[in-house]
Amino acid sequence: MSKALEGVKILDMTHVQSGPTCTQLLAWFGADCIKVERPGVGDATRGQLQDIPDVDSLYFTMLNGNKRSLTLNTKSDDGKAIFTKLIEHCDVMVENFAPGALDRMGFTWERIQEINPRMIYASVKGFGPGPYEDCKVYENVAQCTGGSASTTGEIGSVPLVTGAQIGDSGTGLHLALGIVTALFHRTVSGKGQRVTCAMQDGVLNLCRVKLRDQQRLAHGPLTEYPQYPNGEFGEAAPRAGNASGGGQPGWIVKCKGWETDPDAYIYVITQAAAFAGLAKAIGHEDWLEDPEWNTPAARLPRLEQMFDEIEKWTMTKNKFEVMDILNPLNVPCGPILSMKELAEEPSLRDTGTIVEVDHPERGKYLTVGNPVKLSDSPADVARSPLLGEHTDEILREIGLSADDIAASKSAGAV
Ligand code: CAO
Repeated sequence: MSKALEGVKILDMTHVQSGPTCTQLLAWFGADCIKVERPGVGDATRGQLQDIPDVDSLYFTMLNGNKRSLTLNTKSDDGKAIFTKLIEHCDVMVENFAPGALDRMGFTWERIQEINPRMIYASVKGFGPGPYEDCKVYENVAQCTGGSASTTGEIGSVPLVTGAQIGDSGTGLHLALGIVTALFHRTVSGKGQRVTCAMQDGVLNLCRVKLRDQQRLAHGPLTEYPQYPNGEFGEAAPRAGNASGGGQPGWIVKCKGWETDPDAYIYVITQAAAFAGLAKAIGHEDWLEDPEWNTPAARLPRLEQMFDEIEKWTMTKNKFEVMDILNPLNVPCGPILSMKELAEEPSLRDTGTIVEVDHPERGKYLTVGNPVKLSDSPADVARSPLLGEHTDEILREIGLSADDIAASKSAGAV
């Protein structure tokens, strides 16, 4: 079976997390991803959070699978000549340097189009055009400036950042969609185009339901928020603890063992259609006849009391038992799964969502495989490359002779 993006050549100038998640996705779909790294240094994450001395970190290996590594000093004259050949050779260039870095190397969008008019040039930056466009940005800065932190956390407490890397990996995902869209458009137009994604915009896109709530505030309190009916609503969409954020009330409740196990909890959603089954399961059949409980509107002012009652029942069972009882009743619920539990979950191994990969220096490690499944183009997850592992073979592919390669090496370009 052929890979969906087989034949697409990616000039991957990305580093850290946002850009590499994008190009790793494209590589899983079969694109040939040539990762360009600074000679002797490479992507900074190779050396960050190292768990084994002098071995590429898991930070790096888990974001750079299925790629080839070429070391190249794109600031030297010889390096620029090779880089120009790479632009001619490839279909897509992806970068997430600080604003202006590629321009400073001499490779502006205009110059890139001159070299290869079919080139798609994709970038991640922290902000789009505006007051902050020159800022360097990392994950949590994007979460804070994109509306996630102001709407995440306990009521009346500090804003919180989430563990999900919505700024970095989220923007990488957005960028990948932009790239495949531009590749599709190129089949019609014959031309490449510029694809840009700001991390602030990516986070805001993922937080659009909170902008929805911001506008609803003008028309009265947000009745599904725990602040209703007794709390205060200010001028901005507030933090809402673990409230579901949708039209169906939900909350995290304790399960058996919560005193010692930090993840002995389950999320329960009291969807109206399944409420009767839930009420019966927790021993509150009385609610079904009681006008104070038997409609979603009647329950809204007493959600806290309702989840307290649900919790009294969930605390008598472990989170998987609760799931086993509520699922057949169509009550949407989800145990809080720890990373340990996810790493050990056989069904995720079976689907290739968690994959064990073998690395020549670190041995076996786990990584998250391609979460997007194509029926005719399955993704094989391969290990990340060593620094410069494919330099010679890539230089040969773009037409350098053995003498040229030797000369570039002695000039320090590769
Ligand atoms: N050869 C020669 N020089 C190279 C090179 C190569 N192969 N690869 C990179 N460089 C140079 C760059 O040109 C840049 O030089 P100048 O400063 O002279 O232009 C320099 O290395 C450093 O690049 P940088 O400024 O991007 O790196 P940084 O560590 O200072 O900043 C980051 C990192 C992530 C804050 C910044 O790149 C950024 O804001 N990126 C956009 C937003 C983003 O993607 N953030 C998410 C990162 S993941 O949390």
